[in-house]
Amino acid sequence: MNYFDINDIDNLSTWINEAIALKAKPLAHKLLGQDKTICLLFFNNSLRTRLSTQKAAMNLGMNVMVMNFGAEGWQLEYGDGEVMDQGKSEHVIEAAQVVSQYCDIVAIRAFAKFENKKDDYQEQVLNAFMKYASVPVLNMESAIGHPLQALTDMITITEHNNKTKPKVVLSWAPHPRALPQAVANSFAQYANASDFDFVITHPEGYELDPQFVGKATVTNNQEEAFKDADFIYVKNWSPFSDENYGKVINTDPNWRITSEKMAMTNNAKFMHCLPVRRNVIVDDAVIDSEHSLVIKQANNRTFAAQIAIKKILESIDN
Ligand code: AN0
Ligand code: CP
Repeated sequence: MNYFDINDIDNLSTWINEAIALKAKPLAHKLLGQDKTICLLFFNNSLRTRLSTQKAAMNLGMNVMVMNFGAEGWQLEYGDGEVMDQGKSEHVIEAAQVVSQYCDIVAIRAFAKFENKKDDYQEQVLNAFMKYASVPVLNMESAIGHPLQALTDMITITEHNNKTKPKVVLSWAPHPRALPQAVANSFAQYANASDFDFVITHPEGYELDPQFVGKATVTNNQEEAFKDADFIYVKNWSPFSDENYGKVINTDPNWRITSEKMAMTNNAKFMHCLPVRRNVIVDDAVIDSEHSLVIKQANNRTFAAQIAIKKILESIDN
């Protein structure tokens, strides 16, 4: 099996509970990955994903190899039938097959390139690796999804929730650079698969892909959205629309998360995947408050990765 997106999870609440059990006993399966190797390929920067995925694999007894393509790897071509007389030195056809010979699982981070919406939304890079690699693929944030982050977030909400149907709000916040929709897409997808009163709030022009919005309530009124909320999950993303795809069309500081806004909620927890720009996305007073879960979330990245890798390893053995 791959862990590419939510469709690779047979039962989300089982995965969440198993991840929480792994957190209590991280080394319980330290022989499962013995003599197996995971290769982590990074086409983009990372702190949490790089270290927590490595930690998760080590907890399962695996060997880990990491490669950063930014400065160190050959530039890869993805197109079919391309005449490769430009900047790209190697085709993914060879690269994926070669990497597969060195490891048992290949994990990949490859953000949206914002060059061509179709390439991004067809998951050009991850799909090419899933097509040509002969080993399972783990998604460490692709063009349109971040399934390890979303699984982490569901684990964290489960740990801190005391209601049958909590109100969970995904709020857009301003950021100076164009960021992918991946984190918001996956959060929305996993939230829709959970028993939440789920609300998405963003300025006009920041509508997400309807396939991820699903049955969520969507409003351009952030204050209205925050009323009675139990969890406020904050993220910047750039527009999905064809017209403004991957551009910055709004940096309105009124969308920043402040103590005043948090006071309108039901004592809500503040969540963000990190990295976060302080006093642009969120005020110091909020991220430093006792309601902030950001550091706990980052800790749960290890156990989300560990349950995903464990499931993949079990699928290899069978
Ligand atoms: C990335 C993003 O928004 O997708 C990674 C988040 C986990 N964030 C930045 O590039 C700042
Ligand atoms: N949240 C997250 O994926 O962080 P990194 O980009 O640092 O890996």
